[in-house]
Amino acid sequence: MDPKVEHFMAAIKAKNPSQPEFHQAVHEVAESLIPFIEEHPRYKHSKILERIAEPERVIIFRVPWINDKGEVEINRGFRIEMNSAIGPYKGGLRFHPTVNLGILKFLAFEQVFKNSLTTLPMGGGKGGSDFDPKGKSDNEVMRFCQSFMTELCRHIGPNTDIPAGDIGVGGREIGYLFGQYKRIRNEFTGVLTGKGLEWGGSVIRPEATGYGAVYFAQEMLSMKDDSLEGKVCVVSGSGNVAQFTTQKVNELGGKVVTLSDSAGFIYDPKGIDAEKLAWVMDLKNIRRGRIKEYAEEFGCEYHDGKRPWSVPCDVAFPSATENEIRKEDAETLVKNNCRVISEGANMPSTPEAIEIYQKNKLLFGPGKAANAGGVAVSGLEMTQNSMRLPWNRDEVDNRLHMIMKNIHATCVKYGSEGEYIDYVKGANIGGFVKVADAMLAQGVV
Ligand code: NDP
Ligand code: 2IT
Repeated sequence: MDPKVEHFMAAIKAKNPSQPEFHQAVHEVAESLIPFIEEHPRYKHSKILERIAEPERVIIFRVPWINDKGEVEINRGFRIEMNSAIGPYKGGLRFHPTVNLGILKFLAFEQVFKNSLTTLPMGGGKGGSDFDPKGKSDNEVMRFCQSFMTELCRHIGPNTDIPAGDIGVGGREIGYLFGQYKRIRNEFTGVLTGKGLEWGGSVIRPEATGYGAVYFAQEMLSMKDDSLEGKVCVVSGSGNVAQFTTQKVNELGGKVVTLSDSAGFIYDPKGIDAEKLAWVMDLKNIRRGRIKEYAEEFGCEYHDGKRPWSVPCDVAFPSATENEIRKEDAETLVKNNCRVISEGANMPSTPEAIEIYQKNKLLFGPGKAANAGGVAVSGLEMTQNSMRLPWNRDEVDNRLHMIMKNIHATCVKYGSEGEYIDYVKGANIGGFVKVADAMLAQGVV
């Protein structure tokens, strides 16, 4: 390891003990940025990287609520306000039992670079709770969301910090959170994104992350004069990102053969077409069932307790969670001739897996570039809220497509190494420069 990176990481680890995901995210960025900063001393002397790795503010709070049995439950709520150099804090809320400070700090750190890459004026943040929405009634979810927002509402606002969804937070949760904010503050404002279309939401926001990850794959393929037409695609997850990734792959002539959840994956070699996808959306978004039921409905294989990376494919779209592709999985993907990885999820590949991709010269779009479409359309939702004027589908989809093309071009600009494009380096440096220059201009704050 570069001794300068090692020295930097030793300080990060000492200051942030027991936060392995945060260390992992910072390490990856430091490996790209430290050599770049050495060549640009103005960033070095003002300790920009050291400042970027320290959240501007961390809020941790108690979330008490009452379950359907009348018992008191207590969860922990978080909001990490990471960086506001280029705009108000912006980033999702995650409700999942694994949520802790280190995971949210990794996500907030990634968000700073991702949001900068979108070209829109958004700083970085992330939040959430260790609350598990699985198996809870709508009323329980509502009471939890109301209690969560009762505290959070004093820290956020349409010009301060604008949360949105992430794992476990979709349209239902955003609705309950928005209702409580409006009630307490007596303000109808764009304080959250991912809102319903009738009350300030944007068309294409639900689709945006998945569509964006597919547009990014399309851009990477087009560099090789290739396209998604006829490509076999493996998708993990079956939530928001996985569903709309599948929809866009179908539209562009590819074939998605897997979906998963935390219990296992289904393999449908005939492809998950529009009709089957509509069934999955009803299963996951309305009935809130398990992906196993797909295999029973459509008569295909279900692999309990496994992830889909052993299925031969041309393109992989990891769209579930962090560190879901490990070294052995990456080796299997390469052995099966997978050529493209476009990360819909945040940090789904371990550092060892990324090493395998790069050694084998795969087209690898890291999450902070490939999944930026979600937050980009959140930014467009904020624009529409400010104007009090909704755009139509074509307007938003064209802007999303253009933003993904721009992000790709930025990665090419900063990541080209001869013929090969190191999209990791390109995204890290490309995301950094604007934030760093803004921080320099604003002084030591
Ligand atoms: P959803 O809650 O809609 O879906 C999550 C999916 O991933 C579910 O199928 C879930 O299965 C699975 N999953 C979650 N945690 C695990 C785990 N620990 N192991 C295995 N499977 C798991 O979330 P999203 O689709 O919104 O988010 C998916 C990923 O995309 C996350 O990494 C998120 O950070 C990222 N992302 C999301 C954006 C958005 O706009 N929503 C934007 C950019 C990135 P199960 O139901 O069994 O838990
Ligand atoms: O990880 C992400 O970019 C998101 N969960 C979306 C954030 C947002 O503000 O739309």
